[in-house]
Amino acid sequence: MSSSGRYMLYHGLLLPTVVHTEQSLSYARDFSVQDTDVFAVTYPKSGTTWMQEILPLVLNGGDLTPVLTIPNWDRVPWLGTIKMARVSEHLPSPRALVSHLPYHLLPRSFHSSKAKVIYVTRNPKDVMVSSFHFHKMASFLDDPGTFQEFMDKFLAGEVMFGKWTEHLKSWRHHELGDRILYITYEEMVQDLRGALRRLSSFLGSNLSEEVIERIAEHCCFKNMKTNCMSNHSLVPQDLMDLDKSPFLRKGVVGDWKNHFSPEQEARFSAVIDAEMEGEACSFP
Ligand code: PPS
Repeated sequence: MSSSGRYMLYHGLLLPTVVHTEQSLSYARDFSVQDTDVFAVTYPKSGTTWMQEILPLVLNGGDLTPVLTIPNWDRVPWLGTIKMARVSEHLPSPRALVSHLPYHLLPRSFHSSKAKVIYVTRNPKDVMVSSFHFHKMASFLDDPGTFQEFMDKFLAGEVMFGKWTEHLKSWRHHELGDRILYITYEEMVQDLRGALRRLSSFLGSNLSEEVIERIAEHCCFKNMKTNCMSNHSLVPQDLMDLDKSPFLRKGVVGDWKNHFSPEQEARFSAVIDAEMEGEACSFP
């Protein structure tokens, strides 16, 4: 447990105690993964909530009922959370889950299953900006301090779920073959319909253009912002103060340019580039 009590240490990672316990994490480790399960994996603030909206629709052929009637944390739960332990038995098949965990901490049974993974990456500068604002409005996270102080913590991995670079690397070094699809937040912002077609093909959903259109329309930023099942307005204000910063805040690419000084940008890029050196992957 951290000195503030807001985080616990799990295999070297800081996890928020508001939604994680030793028991909920142990439940996830022993969770019985089915071949039809789909995991959307993200480093925090990379498009998790968006995937919680998209996945049920791609898997059920575009029926809006679940996304209009079930809160996102019950509909597509976070692996390892207290909620997930409560709702996983009741999820419709094929089940969709989200996770911020690194590859090696997925359930043991995941590795011998045929379950699929969608790994969403987002430009780390935009991730950090989104996270900075999230830390200001979420009372269950430590105060971020100044933007510079938060950047130091982010680069050192002293934030929930550790270093962005370690997360990315863990999900590049695996033996999943064609069980994993890489997609970027930027690609989804630029061409959501195209991204939905890729998801549909990867998951074998065979969606018609009409259904793709319906899903794209429902999952655009403007519409998700008004869906109380997805915009976190059901969370008590003492946990998330949406007046300080909405959860669906801006939903754009490149907001980092409004936050980083040239010096901060240079240092941030130098650290990330050095840690990603030798990795045969590009990132947004
Ligand atoms: S969390 O806390 O890890 O679950 O956060 P996560 O959902 O991964 O990331 C939140 C950011 O995703 C943006 N978002 C969207 N952008 C565009 N279109 C849609 N539909 C959408 N839904 C969520 C959300 O606004 C956060 O980004 P910022 O930059 O803060 O706006």
